[in-house]
Amino acid sequence: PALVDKLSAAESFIRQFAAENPESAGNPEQRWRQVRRAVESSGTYEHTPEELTFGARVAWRNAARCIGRLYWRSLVVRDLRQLRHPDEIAEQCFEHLRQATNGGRIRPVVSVFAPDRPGRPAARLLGEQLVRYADDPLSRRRLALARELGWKGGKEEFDVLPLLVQSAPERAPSWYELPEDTVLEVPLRHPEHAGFAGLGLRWYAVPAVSDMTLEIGGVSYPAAPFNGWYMGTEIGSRNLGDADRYDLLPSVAALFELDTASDRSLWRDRALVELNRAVLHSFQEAGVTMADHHTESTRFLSHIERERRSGRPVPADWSWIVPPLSGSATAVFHRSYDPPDEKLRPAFLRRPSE
Ligand code: HEM
Ligand code: NRG
Repeated sequence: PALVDKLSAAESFIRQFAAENPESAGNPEQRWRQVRRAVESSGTYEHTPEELTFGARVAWRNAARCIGRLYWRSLVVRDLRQLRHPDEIAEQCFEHLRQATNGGRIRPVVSVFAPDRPGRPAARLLGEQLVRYADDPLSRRRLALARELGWKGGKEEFDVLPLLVQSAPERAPSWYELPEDTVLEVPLRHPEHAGFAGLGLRWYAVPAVSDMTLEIGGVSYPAAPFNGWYMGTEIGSRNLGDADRYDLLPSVAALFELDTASDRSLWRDRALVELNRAVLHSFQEAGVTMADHHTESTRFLSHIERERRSGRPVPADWSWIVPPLSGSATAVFHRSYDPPDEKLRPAFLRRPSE
């Protein structure tokens, strides 16, 4: 049955590629015969570079939880399928960060490493993003694993965790300290309150998700880190504000002398706004690309309209699309969306956590 599924996934992808790329696809029947023979004899097949690029872009287009999909056609796809050794994978993850950072003018990039093959799972990146901080409660497991492997860092605030690359399930992961020139960071200041900088907060510029499997036409690419730019609320509301993350609302409220004795003073809400203003202000001043939630919401509705003109639905998950600040003040709140379809491919898939 696995082979049958693989064949039907491959066939629908080859046909989709031809239908959406009539000028470059050549004869789909011929390509399909070639792919079918490869799958029948070896259990898998190889995408052409054009298929890989298209497949990765459509996986982004299909990401129902992503508000940033307007620019899906411009995704830069790095074809690194020949790389399997952890040292080479780590080196290219660092190069990914350099190219994506681009001095602050962030470019959306995905790096595609070797796919799984029958009986031979490919290398994986352990940890949910290429850049993560050791003192972020979300990274407790990666921190513990890095320490077990011999990493000595993580004693200061906002220490960047090493990259963990596992070449095969039975092998111990290798760890790599991120080179200085790969991690651009922004110290956080508030546009009016000079004391804010004293909190000593910072965040990194590039969110590069590394724990999802890119699936295209029945082929799984478990190491395919991707990035776009941040929407401010991801940092200002969730990473710094959530009680089980940096939990900073009480400190911000104290700084602004808000009345924390009563929930009805809305001190949490006011602290969230000031924290989010500081994030947007600091990235702006540092010249690092970041979207605010109002602009990104408007762009997402343009995306839906543009896709409608191309005859395509835009599956979207309301609870992920609506920003975690002032939801009803953004345009995306006041409507419903085409339902997400978990069978839709190509896709970035959640991987059971390691
Ligand atoms: C999720 C924004 C680029 C794929 C999200 C989320 C936001 C977002 C706000 C929700 C995250 C959360 O609540 O934790 C953006 C912005 C981008 C961008 C502003 C700027 C260009 C990309 C790119 C890809 C992508 C380049 C893939 C090539 C996804 C996926 C999810 C997601 C798969 C769901 C993640 C999950 O299930 O945890 N995006 N995104 N996004 N985005 Fe994007
Ligand atoms: N909320 C996470 C990042 C998830 C993906 N967000 C993006 N993706 N913007 C965080 O670190 O806050 N992207 O590819 O740009």
